[in-house]
Amino acid sequence: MQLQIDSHVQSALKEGRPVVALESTVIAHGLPQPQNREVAHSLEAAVREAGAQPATLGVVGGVPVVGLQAAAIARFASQADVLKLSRRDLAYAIATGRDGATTVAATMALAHAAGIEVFATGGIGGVHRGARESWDVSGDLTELGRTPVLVVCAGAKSILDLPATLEVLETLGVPVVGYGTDELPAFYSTTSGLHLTTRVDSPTEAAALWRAHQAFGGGSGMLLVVPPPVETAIPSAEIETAIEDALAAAARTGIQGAQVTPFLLGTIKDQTGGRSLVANIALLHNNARVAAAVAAAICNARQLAAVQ
Ligand code: PSU
Ligand code: MN
Repeated sequence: MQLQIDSHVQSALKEGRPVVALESTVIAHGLPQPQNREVAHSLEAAVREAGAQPATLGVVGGVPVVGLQAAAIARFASQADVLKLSRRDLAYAIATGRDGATTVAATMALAHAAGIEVFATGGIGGVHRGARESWDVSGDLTELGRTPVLVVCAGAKSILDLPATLEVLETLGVPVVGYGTDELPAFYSTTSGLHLTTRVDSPTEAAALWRAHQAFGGGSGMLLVVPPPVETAIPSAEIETAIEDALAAAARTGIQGAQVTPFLLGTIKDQTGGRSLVANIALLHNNARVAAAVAAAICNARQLAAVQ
C-alpha cells in the first residue's frame, strides 16, 4: 500500500523546492459545478505563479494520490459517488478501491506521509454550533493536534462555534497565527471579534514561527489564518442572516454527520445570491498564493540554516 506521488511533486520534494498541498473535498463537496473544476485548476496555477509546486490530494480507485491528474479532477468535480474522506474514512476508501475526496484532516495525513509541510485551503472544519448536544466536532481539529502540517486558511465559517473552535485548538496545542491580523477571520468576513495571541506580517516571519513550532511543537500542526480579500468579503452581520437560515433549514431536514457542512455551504450560496461563492473562490486563491510564498520562505530558511 503506497502513496502515488506525481513526478513533478516528487522532483520538487527531492530538490528541496517549495510544494503546496491542496484538498479535494472543496472540489467534490464544497463548490458547485462547473466552478469547482475550474477552481481546482486555477488554484494549482496560482500556486505555480507564486513559485511553488502544487499537489492536489485525493484517493483514486483506492490509491492515495499526491498530485491528482486532470482526469481525476474532472471526475471528482462531476461524479456524485465520490466519497468525502476524513481521517477515519481513508482506510475504507483504500481497502475497497473507491474514489474519495480528502478533507483537511485526510489531506494533512497524506501530505505529511508524502513529506509536504504546507497546505492551502479555504476554511477548516471545527466545533459545530450545538455541539454540546450533537458532539459534532470536525476531525480536522484532531488532525491539527497530531500532524505537523502548516495549514493556510481564512479561519472557519461562522456556521461553526468559533470561540469553541479556538478553545479546542488551544487544548490540542495548535498555534493559530494571524497573517497581518490580530483577529480570527471568519471566512466570508475579515472579522470575528475573536482576538489571536500570535501574529506575523510576512512569509519570512511565518516560516520562522513554523520552524520553531516544528522543533518544539510536539508534532502538532499550525494554522495560518489569512483574512479574505476585502473586495469580495461579506460583512459579518449580513452573512449571519444567511447562516441562521441555513442552520434552520438543516435542523428542519434532519441533516447529520458528514453531510452537514456541504449542505450548509450550498444553502448559504443560494441565500446570498451567489455572493458567498465569489468570496469563497477569491479567498481560496489568496490563500494558495500566501501558502506558496510561505513554503518558499521555509525552503530558504532551511537552506540558510544548512550552510551556517
Ligand atoms: N469549510 C468550508 N469549505 C469546505 C469545507 C469546510 O468552508 O469545503 C470542507 C473541508 O474539506 C473540511 C471539511 O475539512 O469540509 C470539514 O468537514 P467536517 O465538518 O464534516 O469534518
Ligand atoms: Mn462533523
